Amino acid sequence: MNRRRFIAGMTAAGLTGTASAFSFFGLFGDDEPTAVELYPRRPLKASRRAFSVDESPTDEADAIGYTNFYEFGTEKGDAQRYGERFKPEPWRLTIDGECERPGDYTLEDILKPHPLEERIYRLRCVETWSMVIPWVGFPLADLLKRFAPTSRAKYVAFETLYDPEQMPGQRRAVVEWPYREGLRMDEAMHPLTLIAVGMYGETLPVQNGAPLRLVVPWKYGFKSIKSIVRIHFSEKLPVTTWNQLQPDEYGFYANVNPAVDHPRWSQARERPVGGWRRRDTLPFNGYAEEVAHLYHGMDLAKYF
Ligand SMILES: Nc1nc2c(c(=O)[nH]1)N[C@H]1C(S)=C(S)[C@@H](COP(=O)(O)O)O[C@H]1N2
Ligand SMILES: [Mo]
Repeated sequence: MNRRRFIAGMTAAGLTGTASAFSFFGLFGDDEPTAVELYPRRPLKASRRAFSVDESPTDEADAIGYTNFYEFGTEKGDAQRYGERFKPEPWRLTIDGECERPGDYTLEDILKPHPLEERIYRLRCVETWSMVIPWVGFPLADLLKRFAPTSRAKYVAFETLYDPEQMPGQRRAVVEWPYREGLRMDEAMHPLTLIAVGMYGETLPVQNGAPLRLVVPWKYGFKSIKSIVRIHFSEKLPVTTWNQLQPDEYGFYANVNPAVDHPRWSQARERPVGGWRRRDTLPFNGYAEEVAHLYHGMDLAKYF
């Protein structure tokens, strides 16, 4: 809070130019990471490292500090500032729609059969910053198979908890709550698509989507929905939060693509959080070899 007052003071003193120049380099400014932990994290045992990239992970303090989680507010780090009432346990998930075993499950039921893996993935936000994060989780496909999706299940939709008591950012209708995301069935079943329950060898902090979230490394970060309470199999393309809000800026697919600019900025390059050098953004965020075939024959400028 003191820091925020300090920034406000600088604004009044006409020093904002300086502040935003620093902020551009990720050093300072309204986006400054606040790497607090609101909930005790526990160590997690994970073994395999399939699909991990050969890059050094972003500093943990940046990865748990520089976070977007609109349920707590629209500024980076608002989940750490306003998340003290959020309770990641006990937690329940509803699985419904086009599947043979719908139901209401405890988090323990959901997690029990799945051995945990560590996977070091790139993360590219649509806002042009990027990170490299060692997630701990398991393939979404292994979870979905347990509910026996029917042949009519063409898509999988996800929802975040809606509870303004726990998530005060939901008192304002900045987006239509709950936050929703979705994948085509083949994207959801792809071995890269992960349910994460941890990062950096411990359970997820509140701000990164405790107790469980989606991670789809070849898509812009907003697809990787946090704090999931519902998974719904559907025949029709699901409504998704950013696409519903601004359909010409955020597509349903949201595959990372340096050749298709956001209407208000270029997507050709990115700024690794905590680093000094900008770098080229890669098609499908570097995962083209694994996933480009899913979009064979599709016009990626139209289905962006
Ligand atoms: N429920 C929910 N999920 C969300 C968001 C959000 O605001 N609410 N932000 C998204 C965005 S824009 C990004 S870039 C990633 C960021 O994940 P991280 O904070 O763990 O790096 O989470 C995504 N998942
Ligand atoms: Mo994002």
